[in-house]
Amino acid sequence: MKPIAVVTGASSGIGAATARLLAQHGFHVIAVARREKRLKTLSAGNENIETLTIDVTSDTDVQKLAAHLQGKPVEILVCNAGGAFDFDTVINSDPDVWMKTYDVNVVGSVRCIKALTPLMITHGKGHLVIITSTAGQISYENGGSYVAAKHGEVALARTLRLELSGLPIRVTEIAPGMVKTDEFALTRFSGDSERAAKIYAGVEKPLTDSDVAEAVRWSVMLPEHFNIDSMTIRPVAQAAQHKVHRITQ
Ligand code: 8X3
Repeated sequence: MKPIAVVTGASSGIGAATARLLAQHGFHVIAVARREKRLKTLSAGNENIETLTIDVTSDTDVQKLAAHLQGKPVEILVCNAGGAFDFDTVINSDPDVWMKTYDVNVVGSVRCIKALTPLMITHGKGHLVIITSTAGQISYENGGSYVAAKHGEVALARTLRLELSGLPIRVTEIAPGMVKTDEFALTRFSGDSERAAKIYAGVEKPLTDSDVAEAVRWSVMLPEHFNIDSMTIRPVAQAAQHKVHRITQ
């Protein structure tokens, strides 16, 4: 049986691109997300992608995922499910949004890691890949809930690497900067497409979901003794979080 790669948040963007790419490179991919219809579109005609409708914020759902994978060669878990749900100053922000952001980005990853790492240990090897963000390295105004959650995910990766020392489990954190996907900015700005478009205005080539997928693929296909702890990837136009080169008309 092919080695199994589980990708969360696989219904769109980075997750979908990663699922497709790993499936092309010899993995049997379990694409996990809440939106069943989108998952079905992803797996249509691709025998290397299996889908499971799972919400990473639900203990019951994640237990279902673990039960489905019992006894199978689970090698890769890409914790990608997440997102930003506001763009507010801390003082104006809604604590419920902070809870939601933390739950899906951080605790969702914890749930999946807790459920699947024992299967990797039984299998004899594994690789936990956590998709963080450059927001996990630096704070920016109006980013509080997302910045805090992404810092949390970075801490999660660092803690796991220490705690799993001595086991054949790799832990990698990939921190993308500006990636233009269909949904990230749109979700952050509650569906306001004009506001979302402004994020990428004049940026010649923001990263794409496929670029991030390639970083995941490269990390997981390295020789097994070779661990990428942390990888920051940005478009050339983004020298730093606050320094984006934009072409003005
Ligand atoms: C997304 C990058 O700059 O919007 O993870 O925080 S940023």
